[in-house]
Amino acid sequence: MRLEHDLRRSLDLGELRLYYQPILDTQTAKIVGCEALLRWVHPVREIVPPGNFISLAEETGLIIPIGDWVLRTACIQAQAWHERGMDLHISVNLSTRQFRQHDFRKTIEAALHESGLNPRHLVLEITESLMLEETEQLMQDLRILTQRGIRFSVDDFGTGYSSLSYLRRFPARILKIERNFLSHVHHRSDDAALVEAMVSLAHKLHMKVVAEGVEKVEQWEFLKSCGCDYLQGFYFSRPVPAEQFEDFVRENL
Ligand code: G
Ligand code: G
Ligand code: MN
Ligand code: NA
Repeated sequence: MRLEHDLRRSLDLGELRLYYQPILDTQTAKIVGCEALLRWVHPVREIVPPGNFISLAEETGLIIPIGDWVLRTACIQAQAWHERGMDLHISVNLSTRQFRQHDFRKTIEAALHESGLNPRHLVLEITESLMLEETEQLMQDLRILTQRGIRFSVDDFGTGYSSLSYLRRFPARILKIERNFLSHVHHRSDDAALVEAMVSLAHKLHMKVVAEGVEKVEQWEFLKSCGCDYLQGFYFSRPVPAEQFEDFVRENL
């Protein structure tokens, strides 16, 4: 398959890029961190969004070297920002397939070691499907990484079917509300009730909450009123290359 062939070569050809989308404090709109999002700059197709190749990368196993590259690149970038006085955390998406690797914890530790990034500045985003893979080894790895100071965040919360039991077992510190829940919060009362309930649930479990997909000022107002901690969305910024992200941080000070 052509796309698979191209994807195999993308790493060596330097076609993969990380874009960064700011994560802001809901009350103050100050940037507290960012999410690293993968982009593939294909010579013919131009920018291929991850929705079009992440599942292929997972099926073919290419997600392992690609995921490793993402993690290392994100940690190096975050450390460079810290050295320039930008006190931000970085969130990196991990595929379930990456956790299945027996040396997954070593990969994370190597990225931190190589970059010099403080583990407290790294957030790993995982989805609920990971819990279907729960093993004693996995849970132990997660506990060890958590003890080192790495935070885990449950991405796309509310879309899986195991959400609540998941929260009970998984040592996550952050909950990310999937953006579909946000689309109508400012004018649809049952969506508003769901988001309020998710925020309150997370807070009772001593978790912080990030709302994704904020596109309108009304959504921001709503999130302020219900005590959601952080937000992310096109209203503030799209995912952008590192230099543009830095400009955004400078203007935000
Ligand atoms: O940036 P965008 O909205 O196009 O991302 C689409 C999806 O691709 C998101 O669900 C996101 O979690 C996933 N994604 C983006 N970057 C990465 C990555 O580096 N690794 C993995 N596993 N998924 C990613
Ligand atoms: O990992 P996750 O599935 O959460 O990836 C976040 C995705 O959401 C990224 O692909 C990013 O481009 C997208 N995104 C971020 N903010 C917004 C937004 O305000 N609106 C929409 N439609 N998508 C967003
Ligand atoms: Mn994510
Ligand atoms: Na998400």
